[in-house]
Amino acid sequence: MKLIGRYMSPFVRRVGVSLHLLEFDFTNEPLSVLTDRDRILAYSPLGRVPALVLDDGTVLIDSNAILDYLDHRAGEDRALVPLHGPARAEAMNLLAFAVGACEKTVAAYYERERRPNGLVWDDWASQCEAQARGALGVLDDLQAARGEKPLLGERFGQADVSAVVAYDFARLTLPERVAPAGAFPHLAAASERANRLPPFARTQWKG
Ligand SMILES: N[C@@H](CCC(=O)N[C@@H](CS)C(=O)NCC(=O)O)C(=O)O
Repeated sequence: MKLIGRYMSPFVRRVGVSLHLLEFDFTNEPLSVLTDRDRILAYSPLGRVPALVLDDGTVLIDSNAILDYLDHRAGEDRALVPLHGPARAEAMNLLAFAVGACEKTVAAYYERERRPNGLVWDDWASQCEAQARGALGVLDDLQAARGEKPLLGERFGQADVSAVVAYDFARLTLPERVAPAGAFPHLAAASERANRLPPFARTQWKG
């Protein structure tokens, strides 16, 4: 399999971490949505990353859809999100906070860093940042209650992956505005623990 996109993208990284955790064989083609648009469009007319090219040439897009595919291939016992039942609903709800934090951080980052000077809508960016902090706060509170245990159940799962990825992305792109030092101590500790593991260490964005 081939994972298209750079690990700077939290959506690409959550797929990359999961591919490693589930021990799938894959390569990464680190295309940028800013400078490699045509090459990304050749994989997906939507022009977004991640895309996952399967061995038969099928291209899957969207991190949630890709992760669901991988979980089903991995099977019930190894899936990072439970495949059925109330535990699945609980995990999906928590994931919406983690992915939502990524989306709102991306929106604020684009607003602040990509727009021409004078065209930055500060109120909008601030609102996105507050929403991202709100979602990270939910994850931090839950991690506080769980101590060093996984966010849900007994097994490290997609909620843990995506919470760490969301936190790391906020620290990477808008540290002072979204995740200032000390604001989310339990996520920070979870990130430190996770980033010692090869699936996270191997997908860190070095710029
Ligand atoms: N819902 C998508 C979001 C993917 C996404 O927004 N990717 C960004 C990179 S961080 C992208 O491709 N942006 C370019 C664009 O949307 O044109 C997912 O979970 O995969």
